[in-house]
This record gives sequence, C-alpha cells and structure tokens, in this order.
Amino acid sequence: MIPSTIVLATSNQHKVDELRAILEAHGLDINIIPVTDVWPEYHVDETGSTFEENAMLKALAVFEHTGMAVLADDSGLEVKALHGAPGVISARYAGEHATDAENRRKLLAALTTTPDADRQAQFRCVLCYMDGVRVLFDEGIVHGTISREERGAQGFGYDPLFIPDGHARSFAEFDPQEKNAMSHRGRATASLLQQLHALAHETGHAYRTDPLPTTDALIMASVAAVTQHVAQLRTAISLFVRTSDDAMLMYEALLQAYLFAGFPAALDALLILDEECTAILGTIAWPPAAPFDQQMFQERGAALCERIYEGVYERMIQRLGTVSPDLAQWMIIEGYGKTLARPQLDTIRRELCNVAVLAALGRDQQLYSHVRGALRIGATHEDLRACADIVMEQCGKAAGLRIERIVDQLLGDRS
Ligand code: ITT
Repeated sequence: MIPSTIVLATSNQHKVDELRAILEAHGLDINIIPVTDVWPEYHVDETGSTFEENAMLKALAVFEHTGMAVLADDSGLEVKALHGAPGVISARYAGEHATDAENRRKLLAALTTTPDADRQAQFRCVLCYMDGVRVLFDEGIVHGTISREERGAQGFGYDPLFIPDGHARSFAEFDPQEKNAMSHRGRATASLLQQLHALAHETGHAYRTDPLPTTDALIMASVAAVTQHVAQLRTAISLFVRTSDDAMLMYEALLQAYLFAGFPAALDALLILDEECTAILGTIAWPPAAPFDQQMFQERGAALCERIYEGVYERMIQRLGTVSPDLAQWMIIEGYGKTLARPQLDTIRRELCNVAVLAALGRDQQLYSHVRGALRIGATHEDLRACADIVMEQCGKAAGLRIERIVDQLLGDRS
C-alpha cells in the first residue's frame, strides 16, 4: 500500500507539477502536498556532493519537520564534454541565485567550441522516499544532446537545450505528458513505485506516517549500524535525538554494535550520532570511559548472562571454556559485563536491539537464545513482534520472519 498522503520536499514548482502528473498517470490517488504548504520557510542547504546525498538531506529535513511520508527529488544535467558539469549544482550553475535562463546561457557559452558530435548529455534524477522506517532511493536517467540554441517554451531549467536521443525536438517542445513518460523524473518515479509496491506486497505492512517511537528508533539504528545502511542510520539517529531527551541511550545502543559487526561499524555509527547531536543539540560530551574494573565486569556480566541463558548458562560457559578459555572470559567480561550490562540503556530495550541485529545478520543460533532471553527478562511477545516488523521493513521479510518463527515456537512450547 502506498501512503495516501505524500509531502514533496521541493521548492521548485515545476517539479511539483511534474511529480504530481507522473503519480497521477500511474493511477495513484495520492494527496500530494508541496512542502511549502505545510512549512512555508522550508529551505535546505544542499551540502551533499552527490544527488543521493542531497535528495536524502531534503527528505530528512521535511520528514523531521512534518513526520509524514516524504518524497524528495535531486536532479540535474550532466554534460559529457564538461566532465559531468553542471551536475549537482545544475540549479546554481551560473551563481547561487541564478535563473534558469542564466544557467542555460552559461551552458551554451561553455559549449561554444564543442562540435555537434561531442554534445552528449544526460538528465539524472534521484528520488529519496522516507516514511520513518523505510528509506528508499531510486534513479532515472534520460540520454540526449545539447542543442546550439534554445527551442520551445514548455518545461523548465535546461529543457529548451536538451534533445532526447531518438528525437529532433527539445524537451521544451514536448507536451508535459510526453516529457514525463520518458524523462529522468518519470523513470525514477516508476522505478520507486515498483519498489514500494514490491515491499508492501512482501510485508503486507502499511506505511508509517507517524514519527518513530524512541524504542523503534533504537532498534532501527542498531540494525542500520551493523548492516552499515547509512541513510537509515542517520534517519533513525536524527529522529531519536530530536524526540528523546536522552541521547545517551542511543550512544549505548550503537556502542554495542562493535560486538556484532566490529569496531569500524560501531565507530561509523557513533560518528553519525556525534554529528547529529552537535547539529541538533549543540556540542555534546559523552561521560568519560568507565574505569576497567575486571571484577565488577565479571560479576555483572555473569549475572546478566545467567538471566539471558538461564538453565543452559553453566553448560554453555563450560563448553566455551573447553574450546577457548580466553573467549569464555571475554564473553562474560567484555561482552556482557563491559558492554551489554552498561547501566543507561535498560536491559529489555537493549535485548530487543540485540535480537533485531542478530536477525538482520542471520545469526540464527544466537538469535534463538536472545529471543528466549528477551522473554525471560520481561519483553513481551508484542515487543518482539514489533521488533520483527522493523527488521522486516529494513532488511526484508526473511529477516523479520526469523524472529517471528522463534516467538511462535517458544509460544507453542509453552502452551
Ligand atoms: P529543490 O532543491 O527545492 O527540489 P531545485 O530546483 O534547487 O529545487 P535541484 O537542486 O535538484 O532542485 O536542481 C535541479 C536543477 O536541475 C533544476 O533547477 C534544473 O536546472 C535542472 N533540472 C532538473 N530536472 C530538470 C528537468 O526535468 N528539466 C530541465 N532542467 C532540469
């Protein structure tokens, strides 16, 4: 199911008109809201160096402001003889506040000596869709050449100079429907809609239009950290920092990612947390590292591990000890004592993050123990099903089903 309302994160009225017409041509009855209707002062500094980054910056800003499903478009013209320029700065090619006409004049001037055979170009459009759980990107490209003079009065931007391959007319000489059917924007939208339909079909889940609850954001960020999905990670972190008054909880959720995906993954995630906290809250200083107190880590690690593994705890440690005494000790001291038993993030939410991460990484055996462990320490079936939903939406149906199957199995065992 596609959401019934989508906010378009653009201040360019031509894009609004085109995207609205394209979505309508797909037979979709969507309430399209230009962002300026709900946020008149909308402005995003396009500081990214790629279309993807800028599309995400726009989508994120609008999602955070409105909490609604958002579609952002970053697009531009890439000219081969100019090594891809104007590219991401297409709108600002002739200066920060340049008009379309000034940009076209500059382009023609840059290509004065370029022979007809070398005037190939492409329009590229990257769309970013965001609804609080899902962050999707898609791209559309249309190839053509740059004419020697402007032709036609339709469209906008570089349309009067762009002759799509296989045609003798410029985009500005096309009817809007004709342009939309073959344009970079039309192609990117068709492809993104396919993704949305496929995911909706796969998961059977409706799309969120409400802001993420903080527990969901912790789970989503943990999964994104270990799967190194930067866009999802930034979204979850940013939403969490804006909606929760305790950024330390996110710090602890991300810190433990090193246990599952190594130090670089945890470090990358914490760097993003740092950036978001600095941008949203101003400077942020984490408390100094706790002194390495081996005895305390040993005691609290063993206590937590015993709660998670209950009856199999002794056997597991013994078995691990015969395979590798070092590893057995690290598991209790490093894993549980030093990392997983840190006091800020409560055990239930921490365990839900672990469950989600293990499902996302396909660690089936550990997952089983941790789903059972989560139930033992007080997580409910509903908590675990909600956790499965998030994993499903982020990593696909199979990953989320891993959790659901174990929950069903454990429920069956009890009844
Ligand atoms: P928003 O960022 O608010 O969406 P913008 O116009 O600044 O509006 P971009 O940063 O994505 O958007 O720049 C897109 C520029 O690329 C646009 O201003 C045109 O110059 C050019 N462009 C993109 N799509 C085009 C199209 O279909 N026809 C002609 N020019 C196009």
